[in-house]
Formats: sequence, structure tokens, C-alpha cells
Amino acid sequence: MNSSLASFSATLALSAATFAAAAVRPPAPYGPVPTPRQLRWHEMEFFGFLHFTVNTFTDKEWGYGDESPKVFNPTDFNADQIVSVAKMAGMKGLILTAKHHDGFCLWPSKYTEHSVKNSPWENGHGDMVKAISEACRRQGLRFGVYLSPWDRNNKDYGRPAYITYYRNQLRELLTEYGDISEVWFDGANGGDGYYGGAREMRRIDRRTYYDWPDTWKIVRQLMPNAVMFSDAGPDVRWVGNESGVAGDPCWETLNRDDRYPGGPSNGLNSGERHGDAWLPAECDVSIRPGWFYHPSQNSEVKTPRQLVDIYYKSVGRGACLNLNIPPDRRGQIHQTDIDSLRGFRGILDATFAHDLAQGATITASNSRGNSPEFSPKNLLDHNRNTYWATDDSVTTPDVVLDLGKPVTFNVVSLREYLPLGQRIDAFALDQWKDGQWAEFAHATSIGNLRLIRGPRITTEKVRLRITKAPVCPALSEFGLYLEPAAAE
Ligand code: FUL
Ligand code: CA
Repeated sequence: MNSSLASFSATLALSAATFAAAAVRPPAPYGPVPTPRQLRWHEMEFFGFLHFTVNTFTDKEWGYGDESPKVFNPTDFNADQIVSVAKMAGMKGLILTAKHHDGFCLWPSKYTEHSVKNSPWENGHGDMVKAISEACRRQGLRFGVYLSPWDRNNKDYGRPAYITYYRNQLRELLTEYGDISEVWFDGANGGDGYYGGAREMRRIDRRTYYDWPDTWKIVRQLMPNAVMFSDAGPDVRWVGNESGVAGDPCWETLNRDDRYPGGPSNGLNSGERHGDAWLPAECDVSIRPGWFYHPSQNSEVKTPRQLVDIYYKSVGRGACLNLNIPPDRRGQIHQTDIDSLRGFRGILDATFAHDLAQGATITASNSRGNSPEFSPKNLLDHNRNTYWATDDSVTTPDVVLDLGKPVTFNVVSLREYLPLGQRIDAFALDQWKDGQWAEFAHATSIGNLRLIRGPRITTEKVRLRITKAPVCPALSEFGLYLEPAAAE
């Protein structure tokens, strides 16, 4: 072949390849898929809760509602200390209890006197919501609010007038403090309280009293990017316990059914595989036994290893972890909590800083249209937006990592490409041992992330088998890590 003919045919081949690549369509989405606001929430993975109010000073978990605003008086409040501790721990945001069940407001609400404006803190000119939200913005964390539906101080609680009050407060929080990433609706509701001096029991109908659909509309209208948390979503669901443990499996989907905050909790822990809504789980848990700071619990702060365990059972099962770190009476995070968080971060960093699958040769039994767009190489680029997919007819493919030499790991990490829905029902992992494949783990749901943590394995090759899926998989990441032993 003469050279001009050769270059002509090379051009032809190239354009044919380009044409082929362009013609391979991505897989069709399967089932419910996340909204952009849910995707942003998934990407956070780990964030924090700040429980702080009169309870911090009265040593209670649930204030009755008759506390004097004068008791709220942090002696050395430092929003930047609080936020920098969260950031050091790896949290991507913080959610503040702007108002807990006792009704005391951490911001100077126009609608009540029961707030920081009547406390000695900053001579009544302080605004905790402003201070924390601004510190978050300065340090690059997202900021969310908890506004307790139950209010044991308000005289109108239980009557229609309180709903107007509650919504007015929600509007204040959503319009005066910049971007709000999440609004947290607690399910604890109704019971005895101060209620403007009535000191009585007030029961409400949790399903109808708050008219939730209309309250949710306010959030959508004023802060369209915020996710709403509750037992019923509408964006993210409670995981069904306060110990930070997601189910195994933990599906990202759930049937909406007739759910409401404080309502039925069936399915919250594990989700429902073929649920009609994308409604992923958030695991809320405190670093201490209580949600609020109590000096008597300084010796009961969870250890770094306990926190790491929680991380694997929440983030590592496709949920988000919302870890509560309650400020103390100074208005700062206590040193014991800081030490624990630093240890926790240290273990995670030592584990996840080195992906041992990097540099491996990766091959798949099938890759969609043989297109580079869906190549198994996309599993190794640490980019959640690129993925490996197979042809539509191939639902149980496998992929092999050839590490080139024996490598020791004890954590395997997998991530699905969420915009196409949760596609994988089950998978297995094999190691190459004595000249053949030997299974070392199998599990079900993957979703945003699945961390398989087990004994150390040393091998030259690892195989992932998708063992059950209704459609072709779309997998974003596959990594191998080594968690150091406790003594290392
Ligand atoms: C619960 C509340 O009753 C606790 O005090 C705390 O705020 C926790 C996060 O939610 O339902
Ligand atoms: Ca990727």
C-alpha cells in the first residue's frame, strides 16, 4: 500500500471508530432515579449535626419549654472552632438545631420572645444561626437547619395558629441565612409541655396536624436546592434508628405509601428494593450517649474505632452519615470529642489515601458496544461520573483486576452510577488463589457506595462478579484499600 492510500484508510478506520463510539447509547435509567439535589446530598456522604440550646445549660435532653432564655449563655462561643473541628473530621456540612422541642430559638425570630434576643449571650444581640452559617460558608461546608415541629413553649401548639407560626419561622430560616442545604423535620411530636403556661398534655394527629405537603412546598419554593429529611422524606429518609447503622441491604429506594414525619417506620432501615421513590437513608447518631452536651458524659465519647465502625455501616452501605457533635457550655467542641474525631479521620485517611487497584490492568467480560465511554477503565479513575456498563443483554458480567504482583488489602469499595438508578441486586468478589478463583465476599445493594471490610487478603488478581441484576450494570468505581490494624 502506498503511503497516501495508507493514510486514507487510517482516516477511514478512525472515522469509523469515532462513528461507532458516538453511536453507543448509554443504558436507559432503571426504576426511580435521584434528583440533582439528592445527588449533591449523596456526594457529601458525611456531615455533622450540632445539638445546642438551653438543654446544654440545664443538662437535659428534652427541655420542657419553661426554661428562661437567660440560661442560654455560652461563655466562649466560637463558631469557627466548631466548624473547623467538623472540617478536620471530614464533614462536608453541618446541620444546626435552630429550635429544638423546648421552643427556644437560636436566632432572633420576629415571631417570639423565646429566643437568643432575651439571653445574656452577646447582650441579646447574638444570632447563632447567622454565626454558624457564616463560619460554614467561610470554611467551605454546607449548612442546614433543624426546626422542631414539636414546640413545648408555644401557647398555640396543637392549634392551627401554631402551624402559621412554624411556617413563619421556616420562612425566616430559608430567607435570611443564605444557602440552606438540608431541612431536618423531626418525627418526635406532641406530649406534655409548658405551652405558654398551660402546663398540660397536648396530643396531635401526626398525619394531619402539620399539613406537611404545604409546608414542604415552602421549602421547595424558597430553597429549591435543599433536601428535606424526615421519616417520610420527601428527599431523604430517616434510617429508622439513632445508632448510625443502615441495613444490609440498604436500598436507595422506598415506597412512598402513606408516610409522614413521625409515622410508620417500616422499611426505613433497609429501604425497599423496588420502591417507587428514590428516598435514600440518612444515619443520624451522636458521638456521645446524648444529643446535647452533658459534662457527665465526657468519658463516654465514642472512640475512633467505634466511629470508624459506624462509618462502614452507614456511608459504607450507601447511606449518608450525620454525626452529632454537641457544643459544650463554652460554645465549642470539647477536647475529648476533638481527639476522637482526629483519631477517626486518621484511620480513614490511612485507609483511603492509597487505592491499591490503581495501576492494575482491568478487563471485563463485556463492555457496552466496546466503547471507551463505557470501558472498565472508568472504574479506576476516581470519578463518580464515568462508569463501566455492559450491553443491554448482559446483566451478570464480571471484571478482573490484574494487580501484576501480590497486593494485600482488606477493604473493597464499589460505587454505582446513580443517575441511571440502582441496578445491581447482588455481587460476589473472588481472589486468585492456588491457581483458581476463590470467593471471599458477596453482598447485595451497592448504590452510592459499598465498602466490604474483611480480613486481609493477599492476591495478584481480584474478580468482581455481578450475580443478579434486572438490567445491565452501570458501575462508577472499584477500589482496594488496606485499613491498618489497631496497633499500626
Ligand atoms: C429525636 C429528638 O427527639 C432528639 O432530641 C434529637 O433531636 C434527635 C436527632 O431526634 O427525635
Ligand atoms: Ca469512574
